[in-house]
Amino acid sequence: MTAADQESTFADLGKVLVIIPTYNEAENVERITSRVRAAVPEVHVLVADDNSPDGTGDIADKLAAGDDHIRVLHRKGKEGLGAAYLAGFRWGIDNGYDVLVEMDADGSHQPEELYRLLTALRQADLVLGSRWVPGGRVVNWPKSRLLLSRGGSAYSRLMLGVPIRDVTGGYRAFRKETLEGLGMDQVASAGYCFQVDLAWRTVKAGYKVSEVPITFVERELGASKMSRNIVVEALWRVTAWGIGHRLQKLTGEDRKK
Ligand SMILES: Nc1nc2c(ncn2[C@@H]2O[C@H](COP(=O)(O)OP(=O)(O)OP(=O)(O)O)[C@@H](O)[C@H]2O)c(=O)[nH]1
Ligand SMILES: [Mg+2]
Repeated sequence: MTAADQESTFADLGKVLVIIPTYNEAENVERITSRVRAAVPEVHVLVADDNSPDGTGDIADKLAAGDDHIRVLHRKGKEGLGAAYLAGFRWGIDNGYDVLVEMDADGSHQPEELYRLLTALRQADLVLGSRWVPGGRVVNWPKSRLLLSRGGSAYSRLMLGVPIRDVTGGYRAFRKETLEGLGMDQVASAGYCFQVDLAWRTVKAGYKVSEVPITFVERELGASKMSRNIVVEALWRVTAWGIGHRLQKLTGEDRKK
C-alpha cells in the first residue's frame, strides 16, 4: 500500500480521474494540475489536449513524466470541448476509473472545492458544481457573461424542464455507471450545450443529480475559446431538443387517449 492509499479520503468512491481538456493552456496547465494534486492527492489527472499549437501537450508530457498520477491524452486537432471530454471519459472507463470529473484548465473551477463534489457524489449519480444555488458565486465576470450564463441556464430549464439551476456549468463529477447509462455514444454536442446535453440525459435516464455551491473564478491567464458559434450551437440544439421533447409528449398523450 502506498502513502497515497493510506491517506485516501474518497476510497469508498473507487478510483477518481479528473479530466482537464486543454487547447492553448500553456500558461495554466502546470498550475491547475499541481493544484489538483495538492487539493486531493489521491485523484489522478488526465489532460486531454487537442494538439495545442502553443505546446500545452509537451508541457503536460513533462508533468506526466514526473508524476505517476498525471496522464496525457493527445488528440489530433481541435474538435471542441465535448469531443475531448467524451474521449477522456472513454479513456477513464477503459482504464478502470469509477468516478470521472470535468474541470477547466483556466482556474475557473477551483481544485480546492473538488472535495465538495466528491463528498456529495456519495449520495448522487452526478454532482454539479453550481454557481446559481445559495452559496454559489462568480468572481470577476463582466455583466455580459453573467447574463449569458444565467440566461442560458434559465432558457434550458424552461425548454427542457430540467430541475437544475446551473445546467451549463462544467465542474462536475460523474459515477462511471451514470456515463455508461446515459447514452454517451449518441452525444453530438461540441460546445457549451455539451454540458446541457449530458445533464438532460442524466435526468431523463432517472439518475440522481445534486448541485453543490462553488465559487467560479474568471480566467486570469490565456485566451477564452468561447465563440459566437458555441452560443449559436447551444441555442439551436436546446431549442430543437425542447420542441422535440414537447412533440413526443403530445403524440404520446394522443396515443393514450
Ligand atoms: N481539448 C480541448 N479543450 C478545449 C477546447 N475548447 C476549449 N477547451 C478547454 O475547455 C476549457 C474551457 O474553455 P474556456 O476557453 O475556458 O471556455 P470558457 O470557460 O467558456 O471561457 P472563459 O470565460 O474565457 O474562460 C479550457 O480548459 C479549454 O482549454 C477544444 O476544442 N479542445
Ligand atoms: Mg474558462
